[in-house]
Amino acid sequence: MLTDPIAAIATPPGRSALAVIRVSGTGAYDVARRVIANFKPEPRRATLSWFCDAEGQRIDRGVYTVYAGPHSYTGEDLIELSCHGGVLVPSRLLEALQAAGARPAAPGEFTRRAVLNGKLDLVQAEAVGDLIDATAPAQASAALRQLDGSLSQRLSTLRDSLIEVQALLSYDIDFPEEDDGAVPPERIADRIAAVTAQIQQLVVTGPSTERFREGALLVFAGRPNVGKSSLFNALLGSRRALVTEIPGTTRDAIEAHTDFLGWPVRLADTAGLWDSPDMIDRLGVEVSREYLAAADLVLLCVDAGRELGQDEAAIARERPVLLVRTKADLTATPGQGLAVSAVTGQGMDALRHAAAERVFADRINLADLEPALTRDRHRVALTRAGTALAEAVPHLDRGGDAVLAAYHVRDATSALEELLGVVDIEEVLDRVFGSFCVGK
Ligand SMILES: Nc1nc2c(ncn2[C@@H]2O[C@H](COP(=O)(O)OP(=O)(O)OP(=O)(O)O)[C@@H](O)[C@H]2O)c(=O)[nH]1
Ligand SMILES: [Mg+2]
Repeated sequence: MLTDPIAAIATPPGRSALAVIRVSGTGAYDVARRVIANFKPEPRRATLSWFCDAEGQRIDRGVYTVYAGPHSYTGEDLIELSCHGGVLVPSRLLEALQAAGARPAAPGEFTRRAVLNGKLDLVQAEAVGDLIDATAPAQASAALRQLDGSLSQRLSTLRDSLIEVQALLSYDIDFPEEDDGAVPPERIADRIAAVTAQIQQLVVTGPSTERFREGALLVFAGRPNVGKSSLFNALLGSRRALVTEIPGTTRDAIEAHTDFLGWPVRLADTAGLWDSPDMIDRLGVEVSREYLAAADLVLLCVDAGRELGQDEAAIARERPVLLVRTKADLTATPGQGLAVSAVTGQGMDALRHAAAERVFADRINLADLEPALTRDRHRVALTRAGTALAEAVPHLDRGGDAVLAAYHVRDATSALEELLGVVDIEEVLDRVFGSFCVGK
């Protein structure tokens, strides 16, 4: 494992009041000593000092803070230098730190070291990335919960249960004929069933992980001139798409990111669906069809008070649809569906609510109480664990092959271990022998 000192600017480039540079690794203090005047490795104390280059030229006066390993983000000796921002000072200071012996850090290397040093597990490390990338409040709070360890704890409890099952199975393998000592197969089966149920509960949140990360794709579709672009603009609170009374105004699809009540969504305004003689219009309609096929939810726009046509009914049959009645300000009897008006603002919140509820139902139900999966990696690993456990079950019967059962349970355990980034055979061995009686 690499522990050489690394350095990087932790703040974005450009004009800013301050910038932060981090140095971490074995020998980080030596690096710091060559750059920071009167450097003292006193932990967790902010000290004002001059930062200088190898020739002793002053670069800036700033504050440094020392975090002595293992009590630091990376688990190594770490120094944070806070200097003035802008284009020149931070890069000159970084150069000086490199000249003093630090290597430029690779992307994510500080967090990678934190994982290797046991400060964070892999799931928590992913949460750090998610928190930085979050654009919608729901994404940020999910990332914070994950960083706090809610998902990790659930996963490691499951892993502990499986390690215990392995221990019980090993007992069966080693002492198959013992009358008093043999582990009743029901006991093992019950454990496995309990773990399987919990895995399934987590996997339920799997299908929406992509949606949750990227934002659910909500596509405005319908005939020309029904008010799709007006609605799109009203929901975004800005005039992103052109609106005219001429049918066929929108020709190309327009996408915008926003959130509905904190939930991340991507809105797509599309060209109206119609049989136009014009080639460009027809190309636009083709793009609309592609969006329809990719949509997590189609916001099917139909003028309030009008009967649904064959074309519109067909979309509602084929795709997940929320029927939206547009221009509801023009009629008292909008008909079936959610009545909205881009002019009066009627129904906007109801639309946000209904759409978010449709695409994030699994997560909204869990509220903030239960951990949920946030990446495909999580779903794939848990599905693998679930499958392995299902394969173990037939071998648990009396007279079944405990060796095969143990093999599958081991497979399930290692799926969870890969997920958490902890792989340690010693721990299984400890548990196996620790639960045996003395003298056996
Ligand atoms: N009264 C009323 N008029 C609306 C409303 N929404 C849109 N309109 C009018 O309907 C016409 C068409 O609106 P657009 O938003 O361009 O309709 P579109 O569905 O995007 O049309 P295409 O891009 O041509 O497919 C414009 O003249 C809008 O001013 C509404 O809620 N109430
Ligand atoms: Mg339009």
